[in-house]
Amino acid sequence: MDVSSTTDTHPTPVTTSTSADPDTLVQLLDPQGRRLDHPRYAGWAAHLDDDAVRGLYRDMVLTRRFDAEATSLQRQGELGLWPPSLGQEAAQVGSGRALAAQDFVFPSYREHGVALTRGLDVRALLRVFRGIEHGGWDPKAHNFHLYSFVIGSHALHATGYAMGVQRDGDVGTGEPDRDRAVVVYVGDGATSQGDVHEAMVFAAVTNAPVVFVCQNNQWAISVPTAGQARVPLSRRGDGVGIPSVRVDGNDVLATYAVTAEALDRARSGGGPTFIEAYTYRMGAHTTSDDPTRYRTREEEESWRQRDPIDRVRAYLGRAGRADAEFFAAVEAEAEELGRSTREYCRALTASPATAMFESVYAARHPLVEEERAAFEAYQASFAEPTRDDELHAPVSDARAAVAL
Ligand SMILES: Cc1ncc(C[n+]2csc(CCOP(=O)(O)OP(=O)(O)O)c2C)c(N)n1
Repeated sequence: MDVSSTTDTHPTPVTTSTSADPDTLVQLLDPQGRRLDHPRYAGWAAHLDDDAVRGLYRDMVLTRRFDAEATSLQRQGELGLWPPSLGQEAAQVGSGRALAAQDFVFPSYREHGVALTRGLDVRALLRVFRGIEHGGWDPKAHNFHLYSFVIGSHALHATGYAMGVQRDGDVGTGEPDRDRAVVVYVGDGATSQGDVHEAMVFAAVTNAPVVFVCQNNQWAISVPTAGQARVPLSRRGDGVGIPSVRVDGNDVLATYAVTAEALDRARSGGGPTFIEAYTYRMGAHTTSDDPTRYRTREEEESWRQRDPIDRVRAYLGRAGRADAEFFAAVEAEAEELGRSTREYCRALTASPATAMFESVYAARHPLVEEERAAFEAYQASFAEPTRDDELHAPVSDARAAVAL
């Protein structure tokens, strides 16, 4: 990476005129499943034919089925914790499918649908929630970083990574397989974190190729969006000069279109975008949460009417864009994913605790080796005495005395 070019990257200041109207939701598919026109974004989804929309539907159904299985696995004690993605499938699948293979994703901790679109075996997501690994997958294999549990921290990582992409010269070359963008997923609550604000300031002033996808699912655990902002979150970008757009996050076509446009701008050197995907977390925040303590049934019901999967099903069912055989096949595939997820989870065994020392640096490092040795010695201090140890232990050894 050529860091010497840092000072050459000051962009021409942007004005908010590059933003879509930040208060209006972009929509291309209404809750009844009717396709809508949009002067700016319809063109970005125009190539999505029936086959492509069937693919988006499949991704969303698989995501929901996987998520339901993981939720029940947690309830049955097989996972320590699970953050359900129920209701956010369109925001995730739409934005995820807009990415090119060479783009890089920094997810938060509930981007299960995005993981699926990246071709990751989603079952691997369970490894960290079962507490057997710190990560669970190789971020480089699918350009999908490990989950971040520290709210907003990864927005800084994403912007830094995007600045690296820029300095590597992989922006604005016009070569479709070379130019790349970075996407970071944050929640509505995360927008209140300093890390996210700092990341956005850096992204704006360096014109970094990063797209901020904020899934506004209305709640940051029990704190509503009104506790995070007095204006639509999409206006967060305006203050730092990042074009911003507010999209119906339960509309997979609209989410696809606005993300595709933002990625195209980022890859071609046009800099960052902030996307507010307006959606709803239909489940609990995590399996440790009880949303009945802070939200109403009426609110939940009103969002159930806007279910992201139902509207695509309505669209496909109308005019025979998909037949009963298609829906049955997707259902069967989802059931099989649920079954194999359970099987996979229950067969997981922990890696040695020392495995965490393997991925600190690319090459071995003396300090890390020292820490590994200390950790191994510490762990060995808990070893159960073997029968042989007990037989040869001195009589004064309290442990041996208890064992005998
Ligand atoms: C830096 C930091 N502060 C607090 C927490 C505890 N915490 C976990 S999730 C959460 C709320 C996040 O809400 P939001 O950003 O809207 O994301 P969502 O879970 O709704 O997708 C908080 C405060 C944390 N993980 N990290």
